[in-house]
Amino acid sequence: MRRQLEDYSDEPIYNMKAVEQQTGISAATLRAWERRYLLIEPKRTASGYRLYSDRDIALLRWVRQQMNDGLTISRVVAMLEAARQNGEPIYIEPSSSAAVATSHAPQPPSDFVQPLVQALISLDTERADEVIEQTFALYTMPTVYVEVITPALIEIGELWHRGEISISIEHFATTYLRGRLLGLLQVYPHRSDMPMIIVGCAPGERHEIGALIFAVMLRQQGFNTIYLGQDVPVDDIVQTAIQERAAMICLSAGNTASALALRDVQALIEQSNAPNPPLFGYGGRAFDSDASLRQQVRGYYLGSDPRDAVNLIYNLLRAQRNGA
Ligand code: B12
Repeated sequence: MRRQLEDYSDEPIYNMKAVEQQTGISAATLRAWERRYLLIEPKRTASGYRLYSDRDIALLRWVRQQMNDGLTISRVVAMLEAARQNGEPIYIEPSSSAAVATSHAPQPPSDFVQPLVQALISLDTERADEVIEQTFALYTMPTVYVEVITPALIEIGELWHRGEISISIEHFATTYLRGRLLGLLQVYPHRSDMPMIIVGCAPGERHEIGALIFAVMLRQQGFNTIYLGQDVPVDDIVQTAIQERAAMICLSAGNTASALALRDVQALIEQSNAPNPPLFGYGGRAFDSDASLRQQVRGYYLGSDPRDAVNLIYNLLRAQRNGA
């Protein structure tokens, strides 16, 4: 017999791992839905860990079911809000619990990496579009960037490095993905009322996809994000950030020389004596793989996963606003 959502207990007893197992939804996706759509508001333990109830799990299973039927997450959230506003019950199908946890477990995002790589190295734009659209229908955008697009680029780079594909093919793939990301950057509304974050690449740095993915995520989260692209001179970016009263500058460095070119950014900000100086954060492969570079560059190392970096920025800006 199917039950209504309210029939399930709202006592908070399950940790994140248990919820992942019971719903087949990854922890990163759960956090993103919680943050972006306020889909559920789990209670917290004294030490801050999330605790979920049977009702939360039933709701997540229902959401998963709608998505398996082809709806996007934003559509499902809109349906849920409408049902709540109109006092309509949400019915949970009992069979879906076992189904989600076992045979109907959603495909992991990594399953789409090879199809995307194959489409790109065959110069098949139509197929690449199809694969990307499919992933956007199944996962949150940050998951697609980090777990599908990034590994696909790395795989293509390795194929080129091993001489298995030509430089033209590698350039095509990068240009295609860069184009998709730049397109996405324009999709989200411009929010001039939100803190401005300026994102770009360190001097001499031409690897820009990591910075671009990060800029799209910030834009998607509502920040007033300004993306500057490759190879930006540091004195210029600091001056612009101060003139524009930016809340933060975020720069990416993929190699040691470009990482070291960021050593003066924090000092330049301090020397400006601006009343509300921007914070400075950085990331990129150079810092991820060589911790000693992080000792040499003042500012906030934002980590190797842009999803975590977005959360960190929220916290940093909140602390700054509260005068911490
Ligand atoms: C595409 C590419 C290029 C393109 C870049 C085009 C563009 N518009 O971006 C071009 C052709 C320009 C290029 C040039 C070069 N490249 Co290249 N390139 C690549 C390739 C194939 C993919 C890089 C990429 O986009 N990865 C995807 C992104 C998303 O991942 P990521 O950069 O690692 O970033 C991750 C994190 O660091 C984080 N992140 C990144 N930035 C930021 C910023 C912030 C704020 C935060 C929070 C997080 C964050 O996000 C990502 C995590 O998901 C890699 C292959 C590989 N194995 O990575 C080689 C690779 C990086 N390139 C390499 C080399 C050697 C070069 C050249 C020196 C080649 C040459 N001889 O000319 C030049 C250097 C140019 C320069 N001055 O920077 C080497 C680097 C080796 C090393 N140990 O340093 C690699 C690894 C290839 C190889 N196997 O040898 N390259």
